Amino acid sequence: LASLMSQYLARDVPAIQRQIVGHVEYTLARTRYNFDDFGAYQATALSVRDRLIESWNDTQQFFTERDVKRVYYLSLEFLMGRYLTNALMNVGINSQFAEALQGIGYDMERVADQERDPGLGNGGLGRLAACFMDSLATLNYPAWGYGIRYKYGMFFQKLDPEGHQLEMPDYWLTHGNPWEIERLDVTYPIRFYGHVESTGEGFKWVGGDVVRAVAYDSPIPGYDTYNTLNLRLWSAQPAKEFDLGSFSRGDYYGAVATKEESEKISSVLYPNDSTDGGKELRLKQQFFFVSATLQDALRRFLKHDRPLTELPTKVAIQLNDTHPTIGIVELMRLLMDGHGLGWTAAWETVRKVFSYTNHTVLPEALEKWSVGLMEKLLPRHMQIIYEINRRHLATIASKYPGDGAKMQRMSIIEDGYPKMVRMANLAVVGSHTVNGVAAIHSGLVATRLFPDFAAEGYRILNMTNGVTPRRWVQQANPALSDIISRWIETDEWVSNFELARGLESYVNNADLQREFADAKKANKERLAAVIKSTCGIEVSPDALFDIQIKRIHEYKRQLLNILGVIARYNSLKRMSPEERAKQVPRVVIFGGKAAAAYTQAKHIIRLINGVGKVVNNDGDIGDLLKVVFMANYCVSLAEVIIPANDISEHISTAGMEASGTSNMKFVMNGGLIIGTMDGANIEIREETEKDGEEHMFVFGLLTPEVDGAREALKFGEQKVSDGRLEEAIKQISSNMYCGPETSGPIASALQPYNDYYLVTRDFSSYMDAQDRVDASYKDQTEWIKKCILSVARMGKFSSDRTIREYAEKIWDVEQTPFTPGS
Ligand code: DL6
Repeated sequence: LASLMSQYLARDVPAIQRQIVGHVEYTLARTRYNFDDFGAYQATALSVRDRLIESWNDTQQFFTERDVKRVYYLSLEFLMGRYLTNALMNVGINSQFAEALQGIGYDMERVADQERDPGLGNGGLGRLAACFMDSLATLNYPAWGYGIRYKYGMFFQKLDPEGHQLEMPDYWLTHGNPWEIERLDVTYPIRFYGHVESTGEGFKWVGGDVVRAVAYDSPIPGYDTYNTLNLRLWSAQPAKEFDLGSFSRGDYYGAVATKEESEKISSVLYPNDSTDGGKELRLKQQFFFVSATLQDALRRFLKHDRPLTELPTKVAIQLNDTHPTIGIVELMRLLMDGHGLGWTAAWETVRKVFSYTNHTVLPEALEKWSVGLMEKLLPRHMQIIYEINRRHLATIASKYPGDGAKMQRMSIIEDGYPKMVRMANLAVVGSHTVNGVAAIHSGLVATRLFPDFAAEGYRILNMTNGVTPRRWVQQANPALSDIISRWIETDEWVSNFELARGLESYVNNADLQREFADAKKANKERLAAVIKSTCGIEVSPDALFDIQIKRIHEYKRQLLNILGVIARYNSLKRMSPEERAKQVPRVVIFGGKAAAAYTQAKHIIRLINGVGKVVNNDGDIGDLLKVVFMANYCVSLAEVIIPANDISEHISTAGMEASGTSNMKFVMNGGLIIGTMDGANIEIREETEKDGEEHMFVFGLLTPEVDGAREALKFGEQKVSDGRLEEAIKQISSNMYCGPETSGPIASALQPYNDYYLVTRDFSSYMDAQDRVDASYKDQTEWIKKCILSVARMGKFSSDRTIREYAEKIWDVEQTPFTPGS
C-alpha cells in the first residue's frame, strides 16, 4: 500500500501532471481537453491536498500514539489568506508544480490568482491566529485550531463613485473550497434554551433546541517538516432536517424554518449586534463552536481510560480574546453534569486548562452579555457563573472585608440595569494565565484593565506578537527573499528569521544596496500596476510609497494621515515650480474596511477619497502627490502592497493599539515606520535602532501623557495652534473635499473638546516627523542602509519566537516532529 501511495504522490513533473489531469477528469468531471484557469486551480489544489492528507493522517496518528499534550487554539476568526502558494512552498514542491502546469499550458501565477481569499476574520486577531497556525505546524507542536466555518465572512468592500464605502456580501464558498474536508461522521449536539432539572445528585440541562455542529477540516502544512496540523471549523446544521409536525400538516415553509434557524448560527462573521436578536445570535455562535470543540477534545482525551482530572496534562486551551470564554463554564458543566466530577475537582481542572489572550484595552471591545440573555439561552451556564462568582467574591471578601468597591470591580457580574456578565473577568478568573500582545499593552492589561487581579497574584504575562516570515517575506516578496538567501548564503532564515541578521555585515556593500533598491523598485512597479488596474490611478514607482493599511478606526488615526496629506498639498500649491522640483514625490496609499455600523469611520473613508479626487486631478501637482484608497483590503492584497512600502504609518493614539502586526510585516519587507510610541512599534524600535540611528520616525505624545492632554484640550487649557492644521480644517468645513454630511462630522471631531484621539494635539509633531522622512529619503544610500539594517534586526518578530514562548511559558507542550518511516 505504501508503495502504491508513493507512486501516486511522486514529486516528478509527469506524476504531478497525471494527478492534476486526473482530478480534472474524475473529481471535477470536466474534460481534460478543455479546462479553464479556474479548473486548473481546483485540480491543482486537490492534487496538493492529496499530499497533505497523507502527512496529516500520519501526524495525527503519531500524536495519538505518543499521547502528547495538545494545544487547542480557539478563535472566532482565522484570516488564513490563500492556501495554494503557501502549501506548495511549505511542502517544498512549488517549482515542480509550476513546471507541471506550464507543461500542460497553464501559468502558475494565473492559476494561483483564481483562489478566493477566505475572509473568515476581521483584522489583527484573526490574522494572528493564522500566523500562529503556520508557526505551530512549522515548529512541530501538537496543536489544533478551532473556529466557525462562516458561510459569509467579512463583507466585500466597494467604493461608490463619490468614494463612500459599500458593503457587499462575500459568499466565498460560491465555487466550493477544495481545501476543506467535510466530516459528516464528526458531529456533536449543541443545546440552547431549555431549563435545568435537579437530579438529586446534581443538575441536568434539558429541553430547548438542539443543533448539530459538523466538522470541516483543513490541513495546515508546516514549512520544511512532514508535520501537518488541522484547522477544524464547525458548521451548524439542524439536528433533524424538518419539523415533522409542520411537514405532515403540509406547512412546508414552517417545516424548513427550523433548519434555516439552525444554519443561521454559522452564517455570518460578527452579525450586527445592535439589536437583541443580533446579540443572541453572537452568543449562540460563541457557545456553538466552543461546546463542539470541548466535546471533541474530551472524546479524544477519553480514548484512553483515565480520570478527567488529568486533562491538564494532555490539553491546553488558548482563548483568543474573550469570544470563546463561555468555554470555561461549558467545561465545568461537562465535567460535573456529564462526568460526575465535584465542584472543586472540576474547577481545579478547568483553571489548569485555560489561558486567555487579551487583544485590546478599548473598553467598548470588552464583551458583556446581559444576565437575562445568558439565563434564557444557557440557563445551566448562568447558574454555574453565579457559583463561580460567589466563590470568587467570598475569597476576596475574606481578604478585604468591607471593601465593597473592590468586590464590585472584581465581580464577574456587573450590577446595573440590566445586570451584565463580564466575560473578561470570567476569562481571568477561569484561566491560569492571561497575556497581552506587546510589552506596553501587557503592562496596561496589568495596571489599567485588571489591576485588582494583578494585585491578587493572577498571572499576567507578555507575549509580544509575531508574524510568519513564510507568508510575509518568502511568499509575498520573492525578490527580497532571494537577496537575503544569497547574501547570508542560506535559506534557513525562512524558519529562523534571526539569521537575517547576517545582512548587517554587508550593509555598506554597494552591490547589496543596489540589489535591494532594484527589488524595492520592482515591487513598487508591481503595486503601481495593480493600482492602475483597480483604481485607475497612475502612480510613479519613483515616488516615495507611504502606506497605511488596517481597519479604519478613529484610534488608528487615518484622519491624522489625511490631514497631513492636505497640509502637504497646500504647501506644494504655494511653492514655485523650482521649489516643487526639489520635493520628494509621494504616493499615499490607504486600505481598510470600516465596520458597517461605524459611521465616523465611513466618513473618514469618504474624506480620503474626496481629498484624492482633488489632489490627483490637480495639474500643478502631477506626480508630486497622489492619494489612493485601495478597496477591499484583504490578505492577498496585503501581500502585494506590503513589499512595496518605503514608509508605513502606525500612528495610533499612544496606549490604544495593543500591538499591531502589520508594522512588523512592513519592516521585514524593507521599509521604515512613521509611528507613535505605541504597541509593538516600541519594541521594533528597540530592536532596529542602535545608538544615534533613526530607523523609525517617532512622534506624538507618550501613553502617560495622553489622559492629561485630553483633559487639557477638553477644558481649553491647551490650545493647539498650527496654521497648516487650521487651513486644512477650514477647507474641510468649506466642503472642498466632500459634502457637508461628511465634512460636518469630521470638522466636529476635530474641535478640541471632541478630540478624544488627540489628532490635533499630535498634528505638529507628526508633520515634523514627515519632514524628517522627506529629508532622509533624499539621501537614497543612507535610506537603503537604514532599511537593510531594519530587515536584518527583525528576528524577534517572527511568530516562531512568539509560539515558542507560549509553548514554554503558558502551554507546557513539546515539539513532536514525525519522520516518515521512523
Ligand atoms: O493581537 C493581534 C491584534 C493586535 O496586533 C492589534 O493591535 C489589536 O487591535 C487586535 N485586536 C483585534 C480586536 N480585538 N478584540 N477584541 O483584532 O489584535
